[in-house]
Amino acid sequence: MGVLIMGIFPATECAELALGRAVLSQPSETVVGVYLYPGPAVAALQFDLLFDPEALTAGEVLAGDNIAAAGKSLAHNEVDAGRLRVLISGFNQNSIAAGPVCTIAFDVGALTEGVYALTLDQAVLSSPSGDSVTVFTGNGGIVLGANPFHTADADLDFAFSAHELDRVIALYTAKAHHCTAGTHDGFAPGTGSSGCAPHHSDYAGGANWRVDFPEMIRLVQFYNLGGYRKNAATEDGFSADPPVAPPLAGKGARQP
Ligand SMILES: [Ca+2]
Repeated sequence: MGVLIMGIFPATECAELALGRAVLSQPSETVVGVYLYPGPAVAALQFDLLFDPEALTAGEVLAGDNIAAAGKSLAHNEVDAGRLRVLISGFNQNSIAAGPVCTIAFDVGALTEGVYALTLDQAVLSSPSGDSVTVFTGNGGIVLGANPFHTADADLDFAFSAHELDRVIALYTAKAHHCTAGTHDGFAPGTGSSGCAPHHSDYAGGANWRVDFPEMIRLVQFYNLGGYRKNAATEDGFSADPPVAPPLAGKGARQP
């Protein structure tokens, strides 16, 4: 298994920037975070957040505590309909600590239940010395109505990427995980708060706040088989399946 995992996930030294998800029972205001993960030192960053302007209206953009702590400031502008540009920089070489770098408010006016994709585009990160930092970006979205997605399916496409699987393997390796507001999926390795709904990969015999080997292997199976779907007849509430189309939504909706 170790060889398999190492083969899938080569070690890379790049920064990671990921979007969170919001689940709403009806159209309303919500907030989605953009999270920087531990990695190479980052002193400035810029990205575009793409969304469906016919369904969503971007509102207030608030910098995370780590931005002010590093002496940076945040500027933003919707440069085109559905393209919100965010720039975080400062006249210093301080590194930005991992965590939410900003939250973006959305007014969800969509009348159709479904999935409204949020996509990071043209992310550019800079080191304290001004060099470009290679970055992996993870997408997210807003789910309106019933939520058919697994916790580990960060980009809401009914399939697990190697990166999404790698994150659950990290929880397995840590032998414990907890709830946090500092990550895109609301979980982090190690012990801590259990004040949130359990991770879908923590189900066997009820949640015990650790991902055990069979639970991790189940996600590996879903990964290998190319997709999953909700299935109330199984212990974890999901079964392997080819990717399926989400309920019809706006033009930002995911396609199978
Ligand atoms: Ca996915």
